[in-house]
Amino acid sequence: MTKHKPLRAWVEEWRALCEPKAVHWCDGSQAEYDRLSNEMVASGAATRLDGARWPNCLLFRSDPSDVARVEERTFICSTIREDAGPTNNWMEPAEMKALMRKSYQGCMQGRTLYVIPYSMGPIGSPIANIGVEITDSPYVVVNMHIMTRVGTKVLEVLGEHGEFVRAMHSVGAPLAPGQKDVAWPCNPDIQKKFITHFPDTREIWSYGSGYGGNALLGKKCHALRIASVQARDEGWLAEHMLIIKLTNPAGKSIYVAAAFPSQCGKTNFAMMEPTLPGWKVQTIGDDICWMKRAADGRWHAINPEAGFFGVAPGTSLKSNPNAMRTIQRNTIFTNCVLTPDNGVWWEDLGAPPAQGVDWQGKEWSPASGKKGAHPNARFTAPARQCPVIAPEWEDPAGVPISAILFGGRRASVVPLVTEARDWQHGVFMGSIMGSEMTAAAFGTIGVLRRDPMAMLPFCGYHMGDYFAHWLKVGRESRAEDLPRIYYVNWFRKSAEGQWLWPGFGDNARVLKWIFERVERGGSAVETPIGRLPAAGALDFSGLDMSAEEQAELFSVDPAAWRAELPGIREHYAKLGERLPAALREELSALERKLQG
Ligand code: O2Y
Ligand code: MN
Repeated sequence: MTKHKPLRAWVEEWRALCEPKAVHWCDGSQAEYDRLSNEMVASGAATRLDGARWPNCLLFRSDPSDVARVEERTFICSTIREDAGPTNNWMEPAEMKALMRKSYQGCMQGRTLYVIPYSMGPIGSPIANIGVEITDSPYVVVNMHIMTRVGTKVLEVLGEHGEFVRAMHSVGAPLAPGQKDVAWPCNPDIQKKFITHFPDTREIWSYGSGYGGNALLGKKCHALRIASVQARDEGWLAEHMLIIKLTNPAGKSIYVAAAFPSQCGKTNFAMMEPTLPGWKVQTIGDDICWMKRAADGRWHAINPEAGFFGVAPGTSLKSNPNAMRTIQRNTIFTNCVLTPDNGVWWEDLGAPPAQGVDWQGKEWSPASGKKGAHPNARFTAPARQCPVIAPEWEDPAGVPISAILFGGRRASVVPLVTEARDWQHGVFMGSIMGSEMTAAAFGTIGVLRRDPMAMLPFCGYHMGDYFAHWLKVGRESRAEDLPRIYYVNWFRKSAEGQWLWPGFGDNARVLKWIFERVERGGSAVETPIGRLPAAGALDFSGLDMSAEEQAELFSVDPAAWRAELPGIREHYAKLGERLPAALREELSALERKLQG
């Protein structure tokens, strides 16, 4: 327990409303993790995998209605409607609270209320931030143990008066006396689910879902939506970015952050094995980056998370060997296939088992032609288990960022890599970033979805103000202290529809050029859209690519770019008056350059 009176009062308020049968304050110990795991195995909520091949690993199957983040049920309830902006759902805070309180009334009957004190970032780091999540889901507790730093040591840092983000969660499935629980309790009615943020009071209220970003409230809800507002108010950046350490053959290292939308291989990139001899990539984080200006003037970043909540389908020894090595033990799997030898399998992992149990708990065989794992099946694994985790990944001071990459999936138009002329131009690049959809869940397949800085679903305030904040960061720093900004596109195709770029470990070739640019070497040419590698500046050694194919990767077609402009204008128009004038000017400058 804690001497923090406001925290105790807050927990008591929710206990009285939700009426749980018990309250448990999480201490974050291994014993706590093991006890909850064993209870969930005993109740049938989880399956323990084969202890020899998958030591201390569990498999869960979710309710079919509860398989992913629900953007349409995600709300930013700022006091002033305009502050949420046109890209977020909004409701007046008091109205939302009144509505949700009705749902929370008695919602934990028959269940335990868990109190999870957690730290986003190394405990005690000046960049870290504390939250407390209340939940009635033991699945959430064990996932939070992996994804964040949990327990008594967090309460010690919080002391008697520390500030914390209040994160309230219930699966919304009370149990009547004697009622048997289901394996995955939730409220299956999508209209009853709410993932609500009150940015002005730093509160999160989540109801009805037990899955991922809807329920592990430290991740998207706290570390992005609430933290983006804190960052705006306090002058730092909370971003949807991976962080890597890049080391050249001479042993010199720089740190790079990168924002790619979902489905663009962020975790693969964060754990890449470079194909270029002597180059090394090490992981600091795979999803979220908090950056603050340090005493040296530079922007230092931490990964606020302690684990990876990675998408399983598509992950294999070929696409991401380091992820495969990370998830061999102490890992929670959700919605994967259970194999006859008590292991897990998912699409593209390798040879499928002859038969198994699919993510819905039904007998399954590959011959059925149906997918065995859900496309959004996940692994939750401790970051410390990653064989290429950088030794300084938990440095409380963070790591100085030299370059920021923006990117998306574009089959045409956008070159392999473009360097921004300056910070403002880089912010412009990030603001128009988009990706062609590969999963129907995010939009029509193949259609371009603009996702500025990959923050569209995660920015806790008005996107126009968010761009203004980025521009302000640039104005308040010396140019030499700011990271350089790049736009990358691994997904360009030839006129015949073939991928032009091998991707994966060969992306290190692009990183090599960026490294050389940061170190003031590496030559570039000016184009209307920014600076591209000069002829011979990008290392193609050992790649079987013709000179024409290489040229195609970098071609800038003014007509194709001019055809982009109406879409960009439309995207900007949606943001209205709050779009910074500097970005309109960048757009006009691009238009002029494309004519000239
Ligand atoms: O569907 C979910 O709840 C997970 S979404 C997710 C998980 C890990 C990292 N990034 C994401 C994302 O949607 O960006
Ligand atoms: Mn993400």
